[in-house]
Amino acid sequence: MRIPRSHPRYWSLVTREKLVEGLREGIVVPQGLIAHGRGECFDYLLGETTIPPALKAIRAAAAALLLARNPVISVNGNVAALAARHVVELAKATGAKIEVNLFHWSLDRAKRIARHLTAVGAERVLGLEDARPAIPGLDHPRARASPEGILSADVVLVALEDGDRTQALRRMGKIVIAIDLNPLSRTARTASITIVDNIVRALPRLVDAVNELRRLRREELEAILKSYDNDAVLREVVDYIASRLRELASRRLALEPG
Ligand code: PTJ
Repeated sequence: MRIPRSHPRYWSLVTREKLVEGLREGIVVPQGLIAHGRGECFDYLLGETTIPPALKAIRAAAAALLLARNPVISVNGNVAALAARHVVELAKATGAKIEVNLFHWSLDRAKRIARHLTAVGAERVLGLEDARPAIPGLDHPRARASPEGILSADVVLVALEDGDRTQALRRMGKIVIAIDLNPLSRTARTASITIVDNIVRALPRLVDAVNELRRLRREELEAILKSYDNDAVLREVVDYIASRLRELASRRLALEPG
């Protein structure tokens, strides 16, 4: 459906349309639409903007990616539908590999996602026939990992995930960067660096941060990582939402018609 630019919720509707299109193309699963709805609700609470604690996390994530020996960007159906171009841009800016990793796994869907990424410039996509169940402690398809990619990665970026893989990757000693609009999710709370922001805003900002920080020396990047405290950043996010709600509660909320 064509969304009129004049619509007050234009960007939100365009984003929904991308997911619906992804569903029709066999990239997104129906559960992905439900996941997006949960994300939209948290985005509303943030004011649909990138908030200061997310900027701190983005800077730390950029430093981690620049310092990484084998960084990998993990892509599921929603990520591919919403942000394929930015995933490819980030991979090019950091030298990261791209790997498909799905909860609702099928080789056919993984190949569709890989083709979707290749169509916007990805040179190589891992996670197809090369992946095997290898992440200890997971008994679902998210345990699949490519030996060249996630299995041997030191830094893994995950987005819109449903829980236990982040924990499992951390137990393997990896740095996990998560993009998740819900600051209370298990993924958000177990990641090394959590960017509480919409993936459609966070990824372009992450590419900008990488390009800005690449001129720093290794020790300077290490200092950024060392001073980063994910728990403090998550608390700042919750505090931001609470203050915003308190502020809204003190205002007149009814809109004038017209
Ligand atoms: O493609 P598959 O088979 O791997 O399945 C992917 C889904 C998304 C279905 C699966 O990972 C899932 O069910 O995820 P959850 O448990 O619903 O978690 C998704 C998380 O992402 C929630 O915490 C949402 O708040 C968050 N989220 C949703 N949309 C966005 C988001 N975070 C950032 N940007 C968004 N646009």
